[in-house]
Amino acid sequence: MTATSSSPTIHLRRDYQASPFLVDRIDLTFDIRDQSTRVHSRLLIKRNHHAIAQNDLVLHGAASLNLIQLDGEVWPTERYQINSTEETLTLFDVPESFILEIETEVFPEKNTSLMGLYASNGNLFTQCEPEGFRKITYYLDRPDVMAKFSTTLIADKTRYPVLLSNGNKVGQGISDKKRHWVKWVDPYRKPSYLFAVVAGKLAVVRDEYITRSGRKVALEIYVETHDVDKTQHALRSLKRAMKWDEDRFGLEYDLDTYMIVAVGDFNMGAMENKGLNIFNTKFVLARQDTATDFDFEGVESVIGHEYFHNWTGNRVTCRDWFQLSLKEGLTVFRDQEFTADLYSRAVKRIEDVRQLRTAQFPEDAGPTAHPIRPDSYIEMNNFYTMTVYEKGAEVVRMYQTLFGREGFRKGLELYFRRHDGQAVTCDDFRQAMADANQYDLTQFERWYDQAGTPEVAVEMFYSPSAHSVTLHIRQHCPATPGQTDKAPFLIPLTVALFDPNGKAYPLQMSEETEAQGDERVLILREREHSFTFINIDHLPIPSLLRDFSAPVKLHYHYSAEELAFLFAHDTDAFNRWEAGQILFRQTILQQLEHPSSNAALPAVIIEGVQRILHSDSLDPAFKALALTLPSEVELFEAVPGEVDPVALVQAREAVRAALARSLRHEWQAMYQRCQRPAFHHEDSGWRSLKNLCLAYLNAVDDPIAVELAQVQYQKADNMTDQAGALSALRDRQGAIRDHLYEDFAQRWQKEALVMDKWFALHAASLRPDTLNRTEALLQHPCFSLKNPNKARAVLGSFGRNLLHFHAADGSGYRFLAQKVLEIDQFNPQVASRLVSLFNRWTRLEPQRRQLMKQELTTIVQQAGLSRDVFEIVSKSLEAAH
Ligand code: B3K
Ligand code: ZN
Repeated sequence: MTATSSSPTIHLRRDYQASPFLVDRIDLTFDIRDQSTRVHSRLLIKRNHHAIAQNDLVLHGAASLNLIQLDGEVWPTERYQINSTEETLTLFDVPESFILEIETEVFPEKNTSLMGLYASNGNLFTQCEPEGFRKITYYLDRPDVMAKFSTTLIADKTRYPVLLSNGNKVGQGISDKKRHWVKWVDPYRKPSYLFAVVAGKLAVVRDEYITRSGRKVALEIYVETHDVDKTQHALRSLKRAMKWDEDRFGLEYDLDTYMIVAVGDFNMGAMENKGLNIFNTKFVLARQDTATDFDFEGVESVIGHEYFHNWTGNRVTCRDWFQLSLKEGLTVFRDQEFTADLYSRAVKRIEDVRQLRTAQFPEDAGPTAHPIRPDSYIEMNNFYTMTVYEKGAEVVRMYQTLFGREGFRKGLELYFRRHDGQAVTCDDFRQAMADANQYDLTQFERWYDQAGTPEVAVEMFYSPSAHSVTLHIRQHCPATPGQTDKAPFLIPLTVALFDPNGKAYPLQMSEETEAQGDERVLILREREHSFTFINIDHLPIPSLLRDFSAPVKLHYHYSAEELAFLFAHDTDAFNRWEAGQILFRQTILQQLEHPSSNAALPAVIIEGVQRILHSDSLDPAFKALALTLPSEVELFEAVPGEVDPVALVQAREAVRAALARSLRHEWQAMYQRCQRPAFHHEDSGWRSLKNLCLAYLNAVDDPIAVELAQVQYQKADNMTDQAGALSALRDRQGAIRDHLYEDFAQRWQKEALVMDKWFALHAASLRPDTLNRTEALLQHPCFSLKNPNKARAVLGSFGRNLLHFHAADGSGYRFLAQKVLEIDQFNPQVASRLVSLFNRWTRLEPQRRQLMKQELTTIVQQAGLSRDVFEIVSKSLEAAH
């Protein structure tokens, strides 16, 4: 549904009211026909005596309505009203409790929004979170209305042999010569957003899992037939996730069947529908030759994430959509811990923080900044954000930092004891943590209330005579739209102090009788604090915000030597990586300020990189991260004053080239050392380091390096190496590069997900012809603008390509803006994600700022704009005032 740009409804958190009616049960029948599906719904409704009484029943809905019956009688037209702008159906003066029957007709083949019931490659799928159920039938489509669902599906046997819904299959049969039916009952109450159906021709891969209490669970993964050989990793991941949740949190699965269905057209990653997860193929399918190590990790963590939702999201759900982070922040935290427990904790932490800084920090500093528990929205789909998810996970992590793993687990157990089967709020979660640990978390609510990334500035004073060190710490949070003055946050700041030999001092505060370990979590509550440590016999080097103990920006005036020291010696792997990142960032920003064609690198960087490369104790995955420069977006945010993105990319490239040149022999040697005789998944760290070396070798014009990439491509028995070779050559000109790119497209034209990699590489290239190439990609036979993965691969990558998106003549802006408008006609969610790439326009130098503003203005004036895009663009334009 579209809204006029002048009058979109703004939903406010403070307006929450309990639903005046509740649904006890809902029995659905889907009569699936070729052109349309008839949905019959039978609801047992009663008044909610805990809510303010209302005579009229207001249901949400946006489907074509065939019939309304109340207690068996047709409900007369004069006793109801449909409001299509608000998407509501009001029945006047309904009784105390009654049976309501509603029949709607929906047209999945025509549904391009991929919300509600839609078709993909001839099969039918649903996506209901947050408000897709109302596109299927009229209902109290809000998460605090939890009902028992049964679903009967009737369809042609040959076209739709597989008919799935939530819960347990309780019956099936033949309705006539051509059609069959299947009935499902979900024994758990759930909100409508967790409802799902799937109908179509799909192959199934089966396995089973025995829970720790001995219950047998059937595991089923449904995919298209040609993908059956790419499901083993997903299945293994699911079993690992089930085991991990039992071991770490004592949580077991609660139904007899767990189904995962993969679909190629999907707006996001996956969806945790009760017992019937629906996944983007990208997060299910993985085979050594088609998926990279990164993809394998992604599949495992998303499978884990959706599985973990069964407790954190489904058994205990959200009272209203403002509470989204209650389930998302918590579940992201859980999937992060899952990966950290299975593989390298340090590597996982670095990857997560890198992502937070690249994607969440800019959001928190931009026009759409919002607290993890937002106060208002126009379109809820716009609030499935990095802030709600990733910053939300950091906020959950802080409970664990405050209370330890055991304390956190106690808090979670209390939360389930109190709220199993309920729809609750972020406050309820915080209260459970506080009560289980007997800790006052009142101030902690500010993390849920205030947007923006807090900044923490530390100064250190050393007294040689008193042998004491004082850390003076100030916190401040910049203004964000609608929030100018922020109250101080409760911040856990983990610190250590090193002596010049790299040994951590035991930390003893002046009022303490003995040291309490050599790492401490300092609790900041005020705007300013001082902490004094005694018995420190030498000026120490502080290691601050270890393991990134809070989602803040830390400021401390380190000298280059101190950073080099931490890069070499910090015992906290995260901070060791961090020290290197600061050194790189400073060097790139200096190059930006004083561009020199032959950027010289400070000795501390060269030596630091060498030390990392040669270390015997560091694992290769860590080395690869430690030697990767900060992302362009991260640097964009770090530039003081106005940004010229093209100059920024050039500065970063100049430093990359300088690193490549100065350490050419080490990259070569390490590239060889990383070679393994045979493929093993566990060697992913070696592959990542190897591909980093290959990329550095190709950061300068060097035919030998091109040849290395070519050989790697030709010999590769796995996608990480194949894509790594293409990626190393991404920005280069020349026949070999072009040939390899063509070869890849030829070879993989039938594998949609592999082609997405190829599309993304083209659109991200720094070659001068990238805009033309990107426009041409849209005509490629494997491309479809209607497919979200494809649209994101080409347009999302182009929008993140700072060099070409920000072309000085505005051509990049124009191109993306036009595509946004085109996509908005059929899929507002995808359009609204893409248009967010315009959000940082006020940070640009004046000419580009003007050009971007023009495009935003054109977009917002477009007639029939979706509320999704309208909300983002109008906020973006307001930011200028
Ligand atoms: N809960 C879903 C996201 C739904 C997004 C709707 N636009 C996936 C997840 O976070 O697990
Ligand atoms: Zn989630």
